[in-house]
Amino acid sequence: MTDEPSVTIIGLGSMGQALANACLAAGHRTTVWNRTPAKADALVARGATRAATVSDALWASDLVILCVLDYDAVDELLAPNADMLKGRVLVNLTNGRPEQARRTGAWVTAQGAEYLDGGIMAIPSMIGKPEGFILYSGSSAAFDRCRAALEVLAVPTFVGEDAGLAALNDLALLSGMYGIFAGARHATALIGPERAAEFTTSLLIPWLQAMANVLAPSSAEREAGDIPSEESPLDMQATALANIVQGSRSEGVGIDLLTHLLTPMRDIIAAGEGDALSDLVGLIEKEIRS
Ligand code: FVH
Repeated sequence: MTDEPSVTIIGLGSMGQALANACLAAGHRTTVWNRTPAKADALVARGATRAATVSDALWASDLVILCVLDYDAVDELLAPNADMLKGRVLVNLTNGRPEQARRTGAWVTAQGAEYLDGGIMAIPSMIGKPEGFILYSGSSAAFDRCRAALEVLAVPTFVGEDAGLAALNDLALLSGMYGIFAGARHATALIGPERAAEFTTSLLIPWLQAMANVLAPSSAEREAGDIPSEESPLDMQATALANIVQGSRSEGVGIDLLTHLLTPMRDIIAAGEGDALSDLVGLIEKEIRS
């Protein structure tokens, strides 16, 4: 026996393997289990202990990290092993919805374990490095106790006692990310395949990074509960959007994404904040339909 923390990882897909590797690199006694056992071979060669069953994996460590495809898999793995959960801290890093996290958290807690739900804001190659972070919600006592062990995976960020909050924040952040990906795809389609790589590195990434800073409202704006738009008025933006629609069409690039961008503008106008915009939005819609 050593004084090193002991941790079990259940689920050795690309993310589970990265998590297990980070635990091994930190010198943690690491037990692993995967439905397809061969995925544990390289980890075992690096010093991990292979559990023969899920039950053995749960028994091996007080801290158990579960990272599988979805909640159906979580249920399949945990339900037959309920009696092995007592006294454990179960950290579930499987992507899901807030209500799934709350349901699983309530069930795990009823078995005498503490529950932390997690949202991994990193891809596997970022695990164990400073740029990724993992959101946690659920038992703050368990989070505080396990913090040092969780730090080896990625920067741990606790978002609240409600077990569903990590999933809610995860889904919200992923929505922002997919919006950026979709916008970037449209941008490179406009530029064309020959210049897309150079354009992305030298112009698109710096531009998106600069504009990301605009998202943060100043403290005065936050207190007022809104973000003033004098610097970039909505009617100016709607005019630019009309140009993007027409420019995209001229370049033979689809305009589906722009159609969706119009929806929030329409909502703002409907809320009475920009009557003068109606004509512009009508123009853009006409352009899209033509
Ligand atoms: N990879 C990523 O970039 C993202 C980053 C953010 C977080 N996600 C979430 O992490 C969960 C696991 O993702 P993954 O990348 O490891 O996924 P896969 O490589 O596809 O591995 C899936 C593992 O789940 C096991 N599994 C699936 N179904 C079952 C089941 N019914 N019973 C037991 N295990 C199951 C699978 O086992 P096997 O196919 O190897 O036997 C893999 O271990 C996920 O929620 C992401 O959204 C990753």
